[in-house]
Amino acid sequence: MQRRAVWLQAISVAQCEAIDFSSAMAQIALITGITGQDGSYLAEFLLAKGYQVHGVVRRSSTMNRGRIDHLQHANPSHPETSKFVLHYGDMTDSGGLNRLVKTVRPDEIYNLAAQSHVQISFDQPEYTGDADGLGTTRLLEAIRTMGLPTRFYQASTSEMFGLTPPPQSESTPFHPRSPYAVAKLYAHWMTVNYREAHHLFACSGILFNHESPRRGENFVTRKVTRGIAQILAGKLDKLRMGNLDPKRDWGHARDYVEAMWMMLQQDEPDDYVIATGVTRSVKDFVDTAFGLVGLDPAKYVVSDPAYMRPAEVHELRGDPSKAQRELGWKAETSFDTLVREMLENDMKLEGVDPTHHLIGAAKS
Ligand code: NAP
Ligand code: F7E
Repeated sequence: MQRRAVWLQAISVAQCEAIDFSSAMAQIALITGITGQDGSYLAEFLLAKGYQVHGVVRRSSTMNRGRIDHLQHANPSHPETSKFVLHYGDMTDSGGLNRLVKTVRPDEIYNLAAQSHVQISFDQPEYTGDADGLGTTRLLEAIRTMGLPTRFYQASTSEMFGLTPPPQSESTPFHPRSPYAVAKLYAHWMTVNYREAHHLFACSGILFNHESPRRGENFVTRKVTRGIAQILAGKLDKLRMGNLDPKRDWGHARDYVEAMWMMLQQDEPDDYVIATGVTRSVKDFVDTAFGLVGLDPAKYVVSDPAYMRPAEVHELRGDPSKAQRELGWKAETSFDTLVREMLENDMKLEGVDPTHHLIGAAKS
């Protein structure tokens, strides 16, 4: 992969204030959640389009930039000439977010930052509401009060549909089932409200589950592909799972970040469901992944109540026809390709040769 000019460390708001980023000729995008799965794919996508990309990172005691490290190329003396700049910030800190929006003056903001784990949101309901819900309002207020023409993308979710049966489209009623989904629903309606009340160009992408080799390790798909790789490596003998019955509409994150960008290029802001239109159970995912390496899941998968949720979302299947019609978007990556890509990546990480285990893998 091509290495790009970038500031190695995040820069402080004070440093940032001294720089006139708006003199850059390129379109400027600000991404919250840039260290996450989607943030990393979106950053790659926008850099390839020639954008100057600014990302918000949180301070932590250990560096947490594994998904974007490959984009980095130190240019500590002249961040204003870089195409990729990281800033410290947090969705719970409105002062910092305000100053960032004021100094970066982005053409587009992609609000991807969130405590995004549904089960964990039951343990941290207040924090999830603060970061995922109020955090969105903080950004919308920053754009509104500064009077900027910034276009805003909100990372909404199929979890907002919750109990409402499929297929789910833009007109389906919401019934959230977790603190995460409730917080995201608040953020969704705030996005709609700022569009209607303050005429912001604000779009909400209602994205169904999307996965990749960069998926967090405690989401079910990655847990399964990583678990299989560890079984093959002799590091794990049982894979402890929760409810295998729920059904999800799984696509590839790389396809889905393109839809985010497409929404912000339209003449009018609107909300769109982004999905494949096909649903499969967690058990289907498990069977497919184990099947691809010739293992019998019955020998390895055990049920563990620790992974059962207080309230479950039973079935999600999106109707992406509006996105197809108006954006010209459709999911490109097949389910089989997605599972293979994830398995192959996890095998390499665990030191297992995919060509020996992955059925149909090309011999190197
Ligand atoms: P992810 O991998 O969990 O990434 C979340 C990102 O948000 C990380 O960069 C994280 O930073 C950052 N973050 C969390 N709390 C923050 C805070 N208080 N302040 C600043 N940054 C914070 O999530 P993802 O899968 O890429 O999803 C991206 C967005 O789409 C999320 O809003 C998610 O809720 C939403 N969404 C995801 C899916 C899906 O299937 N993936 C579907 C629908 C909607 P750290 O790295 O420091 O933790
Ligand atoms: O669970 C079941 C679990 O955690 C999927 C987030 O990106 O997508 C994601 O939320 C299903 C659930 O994703 C385990 O009960 C069984 O029914 O991979 P997940 P999620 O909850 O669908 C939406 C669209 C988002 O917006 C979220 O941010 O799998 N399941 N056994 C398990 N889930 C996990 N995590 N671990 C298990 O052991």
